[in-house]
Amino acid sequence: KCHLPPGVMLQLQDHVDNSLNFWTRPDVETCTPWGAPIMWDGMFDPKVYDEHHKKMGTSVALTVFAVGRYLKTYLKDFLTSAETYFMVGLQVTYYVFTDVPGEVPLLQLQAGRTLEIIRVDQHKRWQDISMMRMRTIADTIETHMRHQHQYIFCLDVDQVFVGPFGSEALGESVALLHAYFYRSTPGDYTYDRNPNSTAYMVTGDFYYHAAVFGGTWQRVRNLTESCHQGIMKDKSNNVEALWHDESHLNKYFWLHKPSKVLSPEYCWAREIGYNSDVRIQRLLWAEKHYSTLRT
Ligand code: 5GW
Ligand code: MN
Repeated sequence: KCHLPPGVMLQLQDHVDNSLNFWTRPDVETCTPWGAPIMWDGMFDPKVYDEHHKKMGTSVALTVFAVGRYLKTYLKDFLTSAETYFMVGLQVTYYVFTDVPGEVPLLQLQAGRTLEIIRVDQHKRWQDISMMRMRTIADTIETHMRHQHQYIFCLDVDQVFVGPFGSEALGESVALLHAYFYRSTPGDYTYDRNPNSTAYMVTGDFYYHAAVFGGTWQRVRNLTESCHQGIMKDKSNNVEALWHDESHLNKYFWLHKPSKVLSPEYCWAREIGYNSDVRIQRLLWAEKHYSTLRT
């Protein structure tokens, strides 16, 4: 239910969000304390969003990094499944960032969808591969995306779409509830607890998963630039946040509240098992091969 403190108004920036029904899912939290919707299946009619965005000619950039062994392991399934389920019917451009452009699979894309490949360096430490995404996304928004797309979504590559991930997920500033923590309380969240890090947090609203975030290009540029600056400041002080870019993302969304929050239906983990809150699985964590990938 939407339990808003007295005087707090819903902050529905996009007028299509006014079609949301917050009371169809009494089993879960559907509204943040600051009035942003938490998108659970059943609260919305996807057709209303799609019609709006088709009329507006909305164009979405989807960024994904596939560096080193992650290219061969994950990219093809990620892209193939995105063609079936991600923002179907809208204009979508995939921005694939990789160290070996020649090995990006050539797929037949649906009408109105294109793919751009951008070469990036392979960093030695995986923590740096993960963290450098913030800087690279900010740069590419400035050089490419801002002229062509209203919205940017930034995703991990080690995931597979298994259900519709549609235009209802678009918003000014969009964060995802982490599947493991969405029913936990701030004391259990794995925020960075080191006061010497810029990502340090004592408490917060939710634990957000860095595998999916998005928003307008303006807001995503601000987010990625801020996180990058925090990461660089930490490096100069010889500290690294507990969960790298994810810790910085959580700090950012604590200081700059997202306008829309995605339920864990938008990034579920199979190993959690059956959960009645999750009525539809839209994106799943791919199987991890830690022993071969993290050596
Ligand atoms: C490799 C080893 C350990 C951790 C990360 C990498 C790695 C990540 C890599 O070698 N290549 C690469 O492209 N990445 C990108 O960073 C992928 O887009 C990946 O989805 C993202 C975050 O790394 P993940 O998915 O391994 O992190 P978790 O937090 O999902 O486990
Ligand atoms: Mn991942």
